[in-house]
Amino acid sequence: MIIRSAELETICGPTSALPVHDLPEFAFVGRSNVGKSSLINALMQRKSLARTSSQPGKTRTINFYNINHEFYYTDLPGYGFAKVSDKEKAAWGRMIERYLRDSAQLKTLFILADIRHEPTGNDRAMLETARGFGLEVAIIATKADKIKKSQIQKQIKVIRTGLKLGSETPVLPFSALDFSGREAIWEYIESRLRTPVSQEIAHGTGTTDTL
Ligand SMILES: Nc1nc2c(ncn2[C@@H]2O[C@H](COP(=O)(O)OP(=O)(O)OP(=O)(O)O)[C@@H](O)[C@H]2O)c(=O)[nH]1
Ligand SMILES: [Mg+2]
Repeated sequence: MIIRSAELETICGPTSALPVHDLPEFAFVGRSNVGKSSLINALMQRKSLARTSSQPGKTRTINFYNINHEFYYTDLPGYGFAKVSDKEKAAWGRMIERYLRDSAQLKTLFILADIRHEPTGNDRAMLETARGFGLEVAIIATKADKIKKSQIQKQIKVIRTGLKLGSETPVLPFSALDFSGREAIWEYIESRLRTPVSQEIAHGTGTTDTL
């Protein structure tokens, strides 16, 4: 993929209206600190356009990055961050859910899971919510540099089993340190961009689960 331009175009808080446009969106969710913003930087070929931090809870808004004036990456706050108050957690949960439900342009939801760990209850709830909304889902197993190459397939299996994934849902390993796996994610995005609207599954008809 050739990145000709990447701009942070819109920032949405809990009560902001979602942007209205007609470009496809690719969103990234997952627990706090899993590496969403780092992955988005890697996919934009920008060092720090999306703000990252070793402290969980860095991204607190929904940030829309316009790529090549062709599509958007959507960076979302993380879930499962213990240090955030229950009130704020609930507000973030509602904000994420509202976006997943209302964005007519969302092509694929990438759910990120740390390659070293079993998926959490929150990850399973997110998957259920996404499916309930009829979204196309792909999983990205992050921080692949933290385990031996020989362990990668085994850990992917742990994620597949933990999320009860069928063969239709890919699990793509990725490292923001050495960018391994980036090409496969770009290819996946490109293939989704080529999918005609008529082959899309209906979006927005499902029921809501709490995160
Ligand atoms: N070793 C390694 N560290 C990573 C990788 N991806 C992210 N990190 C580190 O993990 C920490 C969190 O990364 P972020 O990209 O800010 O995570 P996030 O999911 O956006 O976090 P929130 O915005 O807080 O929800 C940072 O210290 C990153 O440098 C990776 O692939 N490998
Ligand atoms: Mg972030």
